[in-house]
Amino acid sequence: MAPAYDDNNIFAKILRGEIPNDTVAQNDHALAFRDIRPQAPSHVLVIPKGRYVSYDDFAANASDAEIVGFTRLCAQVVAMEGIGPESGGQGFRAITNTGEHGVQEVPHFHLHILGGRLMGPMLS
Ligand code: D5M
Repeated sequence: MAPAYDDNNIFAKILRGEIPNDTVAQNDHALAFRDIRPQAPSHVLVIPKGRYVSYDDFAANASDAEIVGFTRLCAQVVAMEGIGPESGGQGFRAITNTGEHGVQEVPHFHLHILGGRLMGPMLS
């Protein structure tokens, strides 16, 4: 069973407009903003606007509209950042850290989209 959602997590505060963020794009269901500790020239976080703790929570419980909205915003970010092969870029990495073993820091589901450099080995 997924842990209860914590309304005091930092991304919940961003969604409520309580702390600033560097927004890249948004739609009815998701928000994309720049990571405060970028690991690549392009490092954007995409989060659902709904209250989902992690990827498995989102994938199992979000509505079809939320999943489509989230996924389309990811595609928009990749195109806007010019990092995907479809937009003439050289590729990107999309990852989500989940739970303790995934070393998830913020308990609101987020997808990291990283590009603009050659990535290293994925696992560490
Ligand atoms: O990592 C969470 C990610 O969230 C980490 O890369 C830093 C980023 N972060 C934390 N606070 C902020 C704010 N306020 N704005 C933008 N980015 C932020 P994970 O281990 O995937 O949970």
